[in-house]
Amino acid sequence: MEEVQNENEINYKFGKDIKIIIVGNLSTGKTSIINRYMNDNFEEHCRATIAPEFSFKIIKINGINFRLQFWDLPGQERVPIVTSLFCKDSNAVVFCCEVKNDKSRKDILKWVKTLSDNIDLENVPKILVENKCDLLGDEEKYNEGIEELKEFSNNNNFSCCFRTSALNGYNIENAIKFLVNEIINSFDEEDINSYREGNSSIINLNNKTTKSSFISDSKRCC
Ligand SMILES: Nc1nc2c(ncn2[C@@H]2O[C@H](COP(=O)(O)OP(=O)(O)OP(=O)(O)O)[C@@H](O)[C@H]2O)c(=O)[nH]1
Ligand SMILES: [Mg+2]
Repeated sequence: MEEVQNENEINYKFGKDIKIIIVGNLSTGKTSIINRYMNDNFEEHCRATIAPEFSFKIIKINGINFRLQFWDLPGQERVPIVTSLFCKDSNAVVFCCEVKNDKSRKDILKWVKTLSDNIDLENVPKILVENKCDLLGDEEKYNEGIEELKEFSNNNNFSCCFRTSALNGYNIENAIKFLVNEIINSFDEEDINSYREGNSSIINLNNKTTKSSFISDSKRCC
């Protein structure tokens, strides 16, 4: 077992933590979005999330490692205190609704309310994703009616909104890239510089570790 020499070395290896939570109504595709982003796969019969689930990967941006943590919160708020407890210290939020389900979009405001008691949502990057856009038909139809989503997003101060499909991966990477870019821009530069890679080796937890082109590739949604 390799002995960790000093605190800086820990920083190099694990990087600065970025905590992202994903919330939204039952069955809108939160777990599937994370699964698509983390593992590039999709389960047709995904089990309902009954307790917060945590996953992470280490990404490297401009020589700095970040430990990107996703907290997947249950859509069915059996115990609202759970959401309140787990959303604390979040650096960003993904609010998830789904196409052809107006209620899931309206209910986003309830999720905003639940979280705003525990997070300074005004100052935390937050995106709105309308998932399952594959249900709209072929790809040229994915943006049909998106004006309404944009209006909702602007009126409620989301940083950006995206139509996504966890089923085929449409826009998933773009949405997360956008969010991570926003988070990193909100960090204090001196603080993240203390995580800059030295000569020590980097733990590469999976072969999908994102390269330093991460930020520049990121596109705006709307
Ligand atoms: N067509 C389509 N189905 C999807 C998509 N994303 C998820 N699903 C399906 O929708 C169902 C619910 O997906 P989940 O990822 O479990 O949804 P969730 O929001 O995590 O649900 P809870 O954990 O119960 O809150 C599953 O049957 C998925 O296969 C998508 O982009 N397109
Ligand atoms: Mg789930």
